[in-house]
Amino acid sequence: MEELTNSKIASMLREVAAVYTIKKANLFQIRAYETAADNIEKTSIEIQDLWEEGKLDQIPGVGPSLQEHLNELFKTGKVKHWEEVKQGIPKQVFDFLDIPGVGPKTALELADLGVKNIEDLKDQIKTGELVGKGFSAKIAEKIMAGVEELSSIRSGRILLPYAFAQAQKVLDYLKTDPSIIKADVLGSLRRMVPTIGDLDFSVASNNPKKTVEHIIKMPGISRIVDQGEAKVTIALNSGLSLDFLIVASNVYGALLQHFTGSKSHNIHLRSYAQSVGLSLSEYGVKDIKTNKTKETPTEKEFYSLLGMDSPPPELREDTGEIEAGLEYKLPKLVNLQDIKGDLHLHSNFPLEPSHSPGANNIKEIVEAAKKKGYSYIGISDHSPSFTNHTPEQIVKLIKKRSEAIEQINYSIKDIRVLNLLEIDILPDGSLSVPDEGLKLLDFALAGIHSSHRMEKDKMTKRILKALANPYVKVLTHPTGRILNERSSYEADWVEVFKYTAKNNKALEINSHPNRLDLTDKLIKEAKAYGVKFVINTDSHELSQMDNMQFGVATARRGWATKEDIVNNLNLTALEKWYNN
Ligand code: DGT
Ligand code: CA
Ligand code: CA
Repeated sequence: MEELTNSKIASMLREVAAVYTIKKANLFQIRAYETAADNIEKTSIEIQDLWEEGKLDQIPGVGPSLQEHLNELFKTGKVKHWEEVKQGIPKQVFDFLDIPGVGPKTALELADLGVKNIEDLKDQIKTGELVGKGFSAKIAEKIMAGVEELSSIRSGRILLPYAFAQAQKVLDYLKTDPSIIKADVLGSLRRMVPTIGDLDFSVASNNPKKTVEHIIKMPGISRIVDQGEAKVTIALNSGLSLDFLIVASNVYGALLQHFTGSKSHNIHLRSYAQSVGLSLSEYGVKDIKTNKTKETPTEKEFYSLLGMDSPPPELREDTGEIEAGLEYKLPKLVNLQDIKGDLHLHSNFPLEPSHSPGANNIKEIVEAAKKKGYSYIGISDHSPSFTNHTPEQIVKLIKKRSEAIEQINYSIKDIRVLNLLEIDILPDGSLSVPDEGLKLLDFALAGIHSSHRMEKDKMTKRILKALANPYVKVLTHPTGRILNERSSYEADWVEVFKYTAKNNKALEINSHPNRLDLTDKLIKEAKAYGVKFVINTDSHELSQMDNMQFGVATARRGWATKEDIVNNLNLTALEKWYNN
């Protein structure tokens, strides 16, 4: 028999609650199952142990009839009543319920629309099949984000944007207690690493005991892993673990420095400090000769005691930032405010694309872009499906969209809509759109969307051949990696960098949560060859346009300044770039 852990039992109870919701049972009954699930998940005693001791009545919120069901479960491995309740509900509904943001009604609707499992769900969203059956495009995009979140939760390292959103909630909660003077996120999240193991928080407090009490009352906690006087570790229901370190304000800077890491940055910094007679800790900077520790309220003061500039957190990976800081020669990294437009946005224009249409019309996208203060945007829908259309049909569809974009540009001011497309690079390096179609555009972006596994040599040639087309200016998501799912494909990146720089093309830094591609490490390498970058969101729905900050963070981790970023240019300069 499968092990009946508390969380397994809780999930069984939630399934029954979901079915009751679908079948519109009375609210009281639904609530009873949900409460029982919550309580069982939280309790530190194994329910099975309680049952063996005959003490099932000790679980709070579990009444006599549920106790009877649990008794049956431990005896026989199943509960007849639950099975009867679940009869007639397709079994994939229960898989869909694991996706964050998917409730019972949506799960059932998906099954009714013929979605077989989560893989199939992903495919049907990507191909547009699901939306074609009348499902909301907007909800489809939300579900896609939920599927990505689920895969990151299951893999143990959570994608940066989800960790970021969670951390904001925690910071908001911390602010509600008067004992807390300030709080920050540290560790990998502050360094904006693409995937996050656990969340680390620093708290400046005027009453650590009260602060600890406040923290352990936070909603959504599944258990307290470790509790000290000025230190707490908790686990959330989602499985994510949070570390809190609490100090007084006068030493806050040292704590920030110490727990931002990275480990390799700290090791290097400590050995440098030793060489100049200093010793570093989370309490401050100690002069080894006098044995006196200087307190540092801010991080800047901490680094300045070492005679150096404070490296931006994104650079603290020991890749030269300590040397540069000591010479006061740290780069002035690109900021979100430097970005003047997003050049990779998918609309719902009926272009009969090869995959993933967007959820919004071009006007809606324009309005969202105006709110962000952008001077221009690029509508880069996927090109019309190569297999379902003749070249003439493809050109005709592009013409239709070009006219629509021209109309929109007539009717708006302060912002310009660029007529772009994201073209498929076919396995032999040719493009999914003939030149007669490409010349209707302002320029084209090209990316690999099939045959990801290829010999390195062949892949390099494939990419270079696509970039050689004069209408192609940008290579989208250059390495093809999908975080937690698929690693980068192999290519001779130095060749790609040299070609890109020499021919005035750009590599995309794609901000999508599971891409962040080009990767930070390759950005730094490419920059050394003089490569330019475009930071795009690849949005398929308006809310995804907010992901720009994560692309910018990736660029910063790659040491990029605004001069390296093409979409830092104003419209006139941008036009000059792509017409050249
Ligand atoms: P993660 O959580 O795997 O995404 O990566 P980090 O970098 O957040 O690592 P974490 O949470 O283990 O530690 C946070 C930072 O604290 C780490 O970057 C370096 C710093 N640190 C300073 N002293 C120690 C120590 O004694 N142990 C650990 N684990 N970290 C330390
Ligand atoms: Ca961490
Ligand atoms: Ca940690």
